[in-house]
Amino acid sequence: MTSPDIQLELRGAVAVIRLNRAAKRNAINDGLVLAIRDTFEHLTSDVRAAVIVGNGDHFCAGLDLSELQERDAGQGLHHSRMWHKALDFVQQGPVPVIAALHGAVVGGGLELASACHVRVADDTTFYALPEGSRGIFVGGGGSVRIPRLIGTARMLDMMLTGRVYNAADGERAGFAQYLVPTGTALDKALALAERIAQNAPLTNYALMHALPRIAEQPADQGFFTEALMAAIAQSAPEAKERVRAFLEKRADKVQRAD
Ligand code: 1HE
Repeated sequence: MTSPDIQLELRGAVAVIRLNRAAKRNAINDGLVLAIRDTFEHLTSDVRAAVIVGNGDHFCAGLDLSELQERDAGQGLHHSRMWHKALDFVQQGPVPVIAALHGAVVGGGLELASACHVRVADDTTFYALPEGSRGIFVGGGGSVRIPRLIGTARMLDMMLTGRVYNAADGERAGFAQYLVPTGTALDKALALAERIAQNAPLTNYALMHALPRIAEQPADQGFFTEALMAAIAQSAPEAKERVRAFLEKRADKVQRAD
């Protein structure tokens, strides 16, 4: 896959994926959404974690509105399903994905960020869902994923009133797990990705694929899924070696938090 709208760089076991439409504030047109899907679908097996970041002053301005005028209802349905497929590859792909956020994280940009597993925002970040005021609706999975981060009431308020969250309020609301100084989101995201890349791949897979499903299950089924996943993970030779390393005092202890 080659698209000028996306850049892929491999830094050891970490893939760095850059949205590259800075002149359009990384607004996502059809070409870019397909390039995102292709990139995540075809990550090579040596990649253990990915970071996604926007070039220029903003992470992403959402859907490229210049393409919207051309679509009828049927095309709109398929367009939304195309986004769903692409962002599924982000969320349900082979590796954990960390979003490094700055500037605008709005509309479809917020939908993309919410498909990632960890979000790191710098102080310049702001979050909005301007769909409400543009006479449209979310179409990239936002109605499913965003309430799981911040709750339905907050999303409803954002879309009804045009409320914009700044970086600090956004972190408190649940958009981002990390808030860092201006210009440092990528460095922090890379450090987290390198840490994540050292986990046993099966554990990362279980976290990405089992945890969200368990959250959707009734408790009794969730406990059963958990037990199955625990059994599979702990039976891997890598898990046995990691536990042995701790017992033989070759592995790090958990350190007290600062
Ligand atoms: C765009 C887009 C875009 C910028 N589609 N062209 N998203 C929105 O409603 C957000 C619309 N964008 C903005 O509110 C602002 O552009 C920003 C706050 C993101 C950035 O402001 P700023 O001052 O840095 O940039 P700018 O001057 O507004 O934009 C630079 C250029 O990018 C300009 O084009 P130019 O030809 O005049 O240079 C803008 O028109 C263009 N641009 N954002 C098209 N989004 C799966 S469904 C998802 C539904 C949605 O995402 S709806 C929300 C869409």
